Amino acid sequence: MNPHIENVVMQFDLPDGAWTAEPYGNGHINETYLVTTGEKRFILQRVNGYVFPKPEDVMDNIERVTAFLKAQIEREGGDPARETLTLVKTHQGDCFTYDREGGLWRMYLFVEDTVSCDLPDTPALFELSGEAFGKFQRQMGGFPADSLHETIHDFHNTPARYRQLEDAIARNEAGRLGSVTAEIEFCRQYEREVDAMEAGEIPLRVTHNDTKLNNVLLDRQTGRGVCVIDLDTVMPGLAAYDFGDSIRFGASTAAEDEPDLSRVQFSLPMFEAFTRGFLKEAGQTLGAREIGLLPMGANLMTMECGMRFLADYLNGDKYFRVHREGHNLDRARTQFKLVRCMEESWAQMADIVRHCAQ
Ligand code: ADP
Ligand code: GN1
Ligand code: MG
Repeated sequence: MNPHIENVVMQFDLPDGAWTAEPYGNGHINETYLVTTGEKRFILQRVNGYVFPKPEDVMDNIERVTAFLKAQIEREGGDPARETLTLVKTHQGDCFTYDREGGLWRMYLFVEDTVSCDLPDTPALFELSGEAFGKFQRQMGGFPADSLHETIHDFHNTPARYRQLEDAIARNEAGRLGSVTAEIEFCRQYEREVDAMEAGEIPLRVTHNDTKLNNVLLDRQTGRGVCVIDLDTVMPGLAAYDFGDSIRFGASTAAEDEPDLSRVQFSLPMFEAFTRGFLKEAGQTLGAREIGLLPMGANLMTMECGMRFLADYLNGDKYFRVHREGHNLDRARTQFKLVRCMEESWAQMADIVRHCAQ
């Protein structure tokens, strides 16, 4: 447990009485704790200062995005306290505070009666998460994209990610290069394809940019998407990024860090289910060219994530939280396996998108 927790919790405006805090969730980036006081529960997070060099910008984006969403949800007759994140203020009335080492902390209301999954159990559940992320994109449609801070520069700029990987290879900081020859060769074969998205005029939208399944809270009873969380990377982006990132995580038959690659396959029924849900909500907002790029988005986001895991493995696991030796390498390998599987399913993926868009 972080030694600053006690001091930090006292700074937030919580109900009086005793409280407890325990580590929570499976996020790779922030430190997350569940804080309980009597009947009430909260999520306390230390924002990762290595990943987000300007965490105040992250908070400014989140304050504005959640205020916008709350108004939108209210107009649509929903429950703003449950359907988007709610920041808890400090005694000073601020939305975040610092520990003595300068780490930035924030607190959210815990969204009750929901689950967050690391693998979709059924296509039906994955379809509902597709609806939730499609809805997020639709609801954010009227938000001025260029007023958002770019919280991580070049976040989904795949050519830049490729260059970062080449850089990590050249530096070989953790001395692990010898164990990844095959993976590097695979990435180098892809070099020309990674900038496929750059060509042509594709609209920039407000996108979530981190649409993996455990970043949407699903209703415990119905499985319906209740609340899209992890808003740290909401920035201008392409619709295909959000679609593709969900697919790379949820249309795999195994966990993102499965060491046994024979268990990692690409599931077309899962792909179809998510596509149906996503386009049900966002289909009217997207143009034909954007819709046509969705399969490419899946391929590109998977390749990009694999390159990021591999680069972090070479750099000595500085970015993604790891829980075992070789964790980032296992993660990279599942992504590369999925890319290969997607190539074999390319024609069917395009057919499914066309069919779901009608
Ligand atoms: P990270 O950036 O590290 O992924 P997240 O913001 O996604 O951090 O939070 C980690 C996990 O904590 C989520 O996957 C989810 O399970 C849980 N979580 C986060 N915020 C809430 C919330 N407001 N209510 C309930 N659970 C939450
Ligand atoms: C990180 O924060 P989390 O765990 O939801 C990462 C994503 C990766 C994902 C891979 C800010 O997501 O970009 O796709 O891990 N988030 C950031 O699981 O880098
Ligand atoms: Mg997360």
